[in-house]
Amino acid sequence: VVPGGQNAETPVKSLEKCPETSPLLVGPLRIEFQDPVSLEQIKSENPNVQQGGRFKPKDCLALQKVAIIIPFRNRDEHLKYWLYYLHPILQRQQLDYGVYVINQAFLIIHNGCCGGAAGTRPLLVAAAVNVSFFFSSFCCSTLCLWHLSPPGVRESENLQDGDVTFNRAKLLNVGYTEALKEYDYDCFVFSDVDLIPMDDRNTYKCFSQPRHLSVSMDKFGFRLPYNQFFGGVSSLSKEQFLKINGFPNNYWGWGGEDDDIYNRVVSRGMSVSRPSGEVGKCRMIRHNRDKKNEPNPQRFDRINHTKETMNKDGINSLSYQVVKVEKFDLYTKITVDVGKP
Ligand code: UD2
Ligand code: MN
Repeated sequence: VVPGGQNAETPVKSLEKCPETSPLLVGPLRIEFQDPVSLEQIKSENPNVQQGGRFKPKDCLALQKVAIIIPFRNRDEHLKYWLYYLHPILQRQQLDYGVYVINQAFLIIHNGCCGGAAGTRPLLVAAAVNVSFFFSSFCCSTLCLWHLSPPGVRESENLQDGDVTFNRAKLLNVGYTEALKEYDYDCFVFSDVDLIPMDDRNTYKCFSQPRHLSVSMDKFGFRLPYNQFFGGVSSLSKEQFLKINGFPNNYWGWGGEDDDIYNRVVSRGMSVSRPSGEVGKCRMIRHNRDKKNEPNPQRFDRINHTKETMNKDGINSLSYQVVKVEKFDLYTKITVDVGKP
């Protein structure tokens, strides 16, 4: 018996820190998207991943607690490949990590407009695109958006076809906020759902400067498209993220938000750290531009004014409604209503 009443079967063993470079890394990886993967298969190949997509090494104390934030809507096929490739990599990198998929959606209710009962009841929570088709054929052409709070107060608003423009950067702000409610993360990796690293030495952790990880992508001929490029996968420590007031909330649609983030980093006196072109190779799953994520015509104007807008627009001005939190085996899915332009 050890002092303090602990018995001999459960010795207090303090874990040693994991090494700076994980001994489990293998280097270059073969990444392809020909064969379909199933969640069952991924689950059985990653038995140590805990509910909600959480993991920490058993034999050593991870150097960083990393929340991986994925902006998402209607990309389940891509998400499967992401989970299939990334879980083994992240485990080999000996990180204490959690995977958060931030799904942009809204609640749709049967409202008077559909000839439904007067006492309105939420019918379904789902990604906008799918549901809007379903309901517009089944129900009526005008859908209603239900703002959740405060409880008991139901405000409905007509919204044509239920479409809302995608907002990547705001979803990333939401991911930062929601992940911190769950665990004391000190590092945040922000990743597109369709990007897979081709080398596990590209560690999904934080560095002394904000990091851009997806530096040589197949779609750009394995080169940086331009020096200030910050799109794809990036990482910021909690401190770095707060120093730039998080990300912008008002880039609706495709483009510009990554450049705004770059501007924020530089204007706060930080620089961008990057892996080598060799280690930073990655593949993007080929895809077409999604509906409701058309190029944002305001993006050029906005990125010219980051310095003036970044103090007012960011994590300090973020507002959204959580619709649903789901703990799946391989990830946590947080469905949110981020509003509309
Ligand atoms: C580029 C950047 C991306 C971002 C974007 C401009 C790369 C590798 N990535 O991506 O970081 O700066 O340009 O906004 O160059 N998404 C959904 N559903 C949608 C729309 C978007 O899940 O309906 C998510 C998903 O995680 C996707 C990401 O947003 O990977 C970026 O959108 P994209 O893949 O359509 O844009 P892309 O490849 O030009
Ligand atoms: Mn993409």
